Amino acid sequence: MPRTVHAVCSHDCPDSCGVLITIDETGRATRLRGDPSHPVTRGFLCGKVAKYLDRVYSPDRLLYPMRRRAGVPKTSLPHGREAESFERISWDEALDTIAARLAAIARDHGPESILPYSYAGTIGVLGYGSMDRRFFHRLGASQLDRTICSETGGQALISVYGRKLGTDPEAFPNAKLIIAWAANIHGNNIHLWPFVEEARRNGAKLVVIDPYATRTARAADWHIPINPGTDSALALGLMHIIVRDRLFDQDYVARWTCGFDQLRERIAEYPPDYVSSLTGISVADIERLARDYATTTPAVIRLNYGVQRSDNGGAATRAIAMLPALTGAWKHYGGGLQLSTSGAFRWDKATIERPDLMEASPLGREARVVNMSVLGGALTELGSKRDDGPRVHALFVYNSNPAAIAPDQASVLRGLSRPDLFTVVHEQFFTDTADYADVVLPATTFFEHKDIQGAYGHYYVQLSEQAIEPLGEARPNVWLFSQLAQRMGFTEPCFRDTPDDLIAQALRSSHPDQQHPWFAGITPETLQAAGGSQRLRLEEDQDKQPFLPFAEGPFETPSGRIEFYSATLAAQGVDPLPAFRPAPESRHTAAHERYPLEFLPRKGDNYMNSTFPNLPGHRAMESAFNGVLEMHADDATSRGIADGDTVDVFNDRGSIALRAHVNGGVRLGVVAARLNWNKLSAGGHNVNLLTSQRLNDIGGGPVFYSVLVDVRKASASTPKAI
Ligand SMILES: Nc1nc2c(c(=O)[nH]1)N[C@H]1C(S)=C(S)[C@@H](COP(=O)(O)OP(=O)(O)OC[C@H]3O[C@@H](n4cnc5c(=O)[nH]c(N)nc54)[C@H](O)[C@@H]3O)O[C@H]1N2
Ligand SMILES: Nc1nc2c(c(=O)[nH]1)N[C@H]1C(S)=C(S)[C@@H](COP(=O)(O)OP(=O)(O)OC[C@H]3O[C@@H](n4cnc5c(=O)[nH]c(N)nc54)[C@H](O)[C@@H]3O)O[C@H]1N2
Ligand code: SF4
Ligand SMILES: [Mo]
Repeated sequence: MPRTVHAVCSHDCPDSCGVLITIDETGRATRLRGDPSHPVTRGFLCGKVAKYLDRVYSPDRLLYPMRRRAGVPKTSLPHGREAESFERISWDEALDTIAARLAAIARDHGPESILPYSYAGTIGVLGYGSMDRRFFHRLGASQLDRTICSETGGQALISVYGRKLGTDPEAFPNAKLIIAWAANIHGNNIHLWPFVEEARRNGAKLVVIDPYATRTARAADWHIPINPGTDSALALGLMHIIVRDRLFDQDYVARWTCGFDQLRERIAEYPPDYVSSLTGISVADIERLARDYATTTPAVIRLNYGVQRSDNGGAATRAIAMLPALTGAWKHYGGGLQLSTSGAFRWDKATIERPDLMEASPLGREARVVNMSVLGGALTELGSKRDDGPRVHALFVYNSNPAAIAPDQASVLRGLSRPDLFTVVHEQFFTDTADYADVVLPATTFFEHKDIQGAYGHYYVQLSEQAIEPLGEARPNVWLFSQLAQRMGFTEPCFRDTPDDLIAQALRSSHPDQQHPWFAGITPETLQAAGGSQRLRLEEDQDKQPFLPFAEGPFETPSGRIEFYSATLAAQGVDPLPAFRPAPESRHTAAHERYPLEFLPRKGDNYMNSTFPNLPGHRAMESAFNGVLEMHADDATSRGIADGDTVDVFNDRGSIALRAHVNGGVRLGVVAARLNWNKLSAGGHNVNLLTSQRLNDIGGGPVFYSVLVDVRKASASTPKAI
C-alpha cells in the first residue's frame, strides 16, 4: 500500500510549505502535494517544487564521494561532464582524507585558516546549522558571518522593534490597504497571494513599490516604479507628509516610541519635491500614497529584502519599518508590517550550535569572523595584512553555491582556483562551486532526511519526516559533521547526538519548564499527532485574541520602546536616524557618467537563487528570461540595439553576454537580468560577474541591487548568447 509522509519544503523561502509525499511499496516517492490542512500552504506548492521529483530523481544527482584527479586544474567544467575530472572514492576514504587534511592545515597555519561556507540550501533547523556549527567551533575554524541575504534587514528591524516579528499572513484578508514594498509576492512568496486576493475581494487596494514590473506589480491596483536605492527617501518623505498633516497616531507614538522629536527634525529635511527628485515619483503620487496609507485602516506593508540589497539598505529598512509605528497601524488586526516572522521561533541555539566549544578548541578563544559577502577578498587577500589572521587554506562549502551567488565573481573564482586551497563541497549536484572542489560529497534532499523547521513568513512549527532512503550514498549534513568529528577525535558526547536528540534540544521539549511559552505544548510527539504542523502558542486564548505582535509594549529594544532614534546604532558609529545617502553606483553619483545604466541582477521566479537551473523542466519554465537582458526601448535604440540582439553588459568588474529583450519590465535607465549557473551562461559567467563586494550601511550585507553597467551591441568576440 502506498503511504504518505509529512515533510517540509526546506528551500530558502518565506512560505515553508507543508508537503505530503506519497511513497509506493518499493519505497519510491511517486507524488507530492501541498498539505491541505496547513493554513498557509493550503494544499498547493509553487511551480518549482511541484516538480520536485525531477530534482530528487534527476540522473545528474551526486551519488558518491569523489576526489579530483591528480593534475586536473581547478576551473569551471562543462555541464554534464564534470565527473570526468574526478574519481569515485568510498565515504571512509573521503572522511579520512578530509580529517587528515584539516588536521594538518590547522597544525601548520592555525585552525582559523579553515573557513566554513554555508547558507540556506536548507533552512531546516538541523540542516541549516547544528552539528556543523559544533564541529567548526570545536575545530577552532573561522566563524562565518552569514550576511548574504537578510542580515541587514534583520538588524534594521531589530534596531526599531527589538525582534523579527511581523503581521501574520492569515491577518492580511482584514487589511484595506496592502503595500508590497520590494516584495515580489508572486515570484518569491506565492502563499501570501491568496490572502492578498481575499483582502482585495473585501475591497482592499494593492500598491507595489518596485523598480521592476514584477508579476505582482502588473496585477496590482497601483504600481509605483521607484528609482533603485531611494526607498529611504520615499519613506522619510511619507513620514514628512504624515507628520505635517497630523495624520499620525499621537497616542501610540507617545506611549510606545522614543526619539520622535529627533525623527521630526530629520524628516523635515525630506519635503515632497526633494523626495520626488530622488525617487522619480511625482509629488502628487507621493502625497496621495502618504494620505492613503495614513488614513486607511487596517494598512499593512509586506516589506521584503529587496530594499536592503543596496548601500543605503539598512536605513531604508529602518525608515519603512517606522511607518506603522507612526500611524499606529499595529493596533489593528490586519495592519502593521511583515518583513519576517522568524523571531517567533525561539530555538535553543546555544545547545544546538554550542559556541562554547570554541574554548575547547586548540584556539581556546572565539575564532575570527569572516563576512561571507566578501568571499573573494577572503580567499585572495586575507592574511596579507599583519593583524587580519591567517590566510584561508581550507574552504568547506555546504548549503551554498558561492561560485554563482557571491558578488564580484571574478575575485571569488580567482580564490577558488588557488591550487593550494583545499576545498570540500557537500552538494546534491555538480554546481559551479563543486567544479573547484578537491573532494565532492553527495548530500541528501529534504525527502531523504529528518528535520524540524520554523518559517520566516508564517507562525507554524513543522516536523519534516524522512520520506525515502537516501539516493546512492548521499548523506545529510548532520551525519557528515558527526562522522567527521569522530574522525578528528572529538570526544564530546554532543557529536553523537542523533537528529531526534537535536530536534528535542531545539524545542527544549524534554524540559517543558524551560520551554519558551510560544513553544508550550509543542514536542516531537505532539507534532506527529497533529499531522506534522502546529501553530506557535502566540495567543493566550486561541479563540479570542488574535496575535498583534507590536500593538503594545514593552518591546525587546534597549529602551523597551520602538526606537525611531537608536542609541545602539549611534554607539556603532552608524547614523541613529534613517537618512537617504546616494549609493556610489547609482544615478546620483559621478560613476553614472561612465556607466549610465542601473542594473538589477534578479532572482528567477522559477529558480531558487542558483538552485534549479540545471534541471531541464525548470529551465523550460524560465526560458523567457534565461540569458536575457531586459531594457527600455529608448536605452536600446540609443545604442543601436534591437530586440533579440546579443549584447555585452559590462563594467570595470567584467562583461557578460546576454540577449536583449526590449520593452522588458524596466524603466529608462534601468536594466535587469536573472541568476543562472555560470556554466549554463554564455561566456561562463552569470550576473554576479558585475556585482560588487562593497558592503552596505548596517550588518555588512552585500549590495547586489546597486550596480552600474553599460550595454553595447555584441562584437565578433562576444560569446553567443544561449
Ligand atoms: N522563485 C523564487 N523565490 C524565492 C527566491 C528565488 O530565488 N526564486 N529566493 C528566496 C530568497 S533567498 C529570498 S531572500 C526571498 C527574497 O524575497 P525578496 O526580498 O522579495 O527578493 P528580491 O527578489 O531580492 O527583491 C524583491 C523585489 O525588490 C525589488 N527591488 C530591487 N531593488 C529595489 C529598490 O531599490 N527598491 C525597491 N522598492 N525595490 C527593489 C526587486 O525588483 C524585486 O522585485 O525570496 C525567496 N524566494
Ligand atoms: N545577483 C544576485 N545574487 C544573489 C541574490 C540575488 O538576488 N541576485 N540573492 C542572494 C540571496 S538573497 C541569497 S539567500 C543567496 C543564496 O545563495 P545560496 O545559499 O548559495 O543558495 P542557492 O543558490 O540556492 O544554493 C544552495 C545550494 O545548497 C544545496 N543544498 C540544498 N540542500 C542541501 C543540504 O541539505 N545539504 C547540502 N550540503 N547542500 C544542500 C543546493 O543543491 C544548492 O546548490 O544568493 C545571493 N546572491
Ligand atoms: S519554495 Fe516556497 S512556495 Fe515553493 S514549495 Fe517551497 S516553501 Fe512552498
Ligand atoms: Mo535570500
